[in-house]
Amino acid sequence: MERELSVTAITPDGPRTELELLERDGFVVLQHVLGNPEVEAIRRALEPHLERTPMGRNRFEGLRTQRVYALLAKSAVFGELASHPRVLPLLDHVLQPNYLLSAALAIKLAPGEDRQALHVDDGFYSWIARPRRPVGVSVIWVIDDFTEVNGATEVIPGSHLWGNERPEAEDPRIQPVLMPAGSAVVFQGTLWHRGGANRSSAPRLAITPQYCQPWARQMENMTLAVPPEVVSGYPRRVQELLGYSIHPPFMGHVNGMHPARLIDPDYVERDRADARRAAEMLERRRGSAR
Ligand SMILES: O=C(O)CCC(=O)C(=O)O
Repeated sequence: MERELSVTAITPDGPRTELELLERDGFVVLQHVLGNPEVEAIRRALEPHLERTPMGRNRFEGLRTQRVYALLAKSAVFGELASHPRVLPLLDHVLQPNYLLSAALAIKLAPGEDRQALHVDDGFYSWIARPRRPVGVSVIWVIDDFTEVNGATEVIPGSHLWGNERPEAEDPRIQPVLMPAGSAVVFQGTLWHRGGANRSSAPRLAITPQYCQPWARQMENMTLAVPPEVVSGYPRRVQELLGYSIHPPFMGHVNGMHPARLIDPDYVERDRADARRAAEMLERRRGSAR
């Protein structure tokens, strides 16, 4: 679905749309998308889960980092964030139709956390050689301002186009993505990046929904992670992102049928009504052709 994307930045080479920046640099920053009430609602929704979440189990998760997974099972605010209208049009251009939500987690870096190892988010689809189109796209939503000292995500602009090169930890091209709360960075799964070191005295909280091509396995097993009774309360678009969709001709079917039948009590009746309408239309066309 092609949609207009607005000009977001005046660069030395002229005005650029968000999509052009995402394609050229591998990432684009969307400034001030959420207002303070939305940011605070997210913080509140996370609080009870953060209270019982231990620090990470290894250096990649972060030994001074809490990660809360399966966010769409925890509060509807995360469903809204994962399907945010400022982000979906970009994903519609970069990924194929029927793309999926691969992961949705909160990342809270405590003071003293080290920088992460440089990595790419879709690197575990290692069977497909680089350079290539991304298998995934990640979004990092800023809940606490990302600053020079509190562990802002760091990226290497343009590295989404690389082949098998691997950057050194001190690569001079690394730059922090500094953004105020309510902003987001959208980046291709092929972009080299890492969480920075938190050298401040306060935590750094972010939410990261990550998406994948419709034919790739989701990182979080979303149809198990989010119970059907929770999924049935979400809008159709969110249900599709979670995996209640068909990627034609039949990827994702359940017992030969559309998976939405399992969570939408009206699906069967609506489906029958659609089929009836289609048959009537066909009959009318045949009638007028006679
Ligand atoms: O927390 C961040 O800024 C980035 C985290 C990240 O890239 C990851 O865990 O894959």
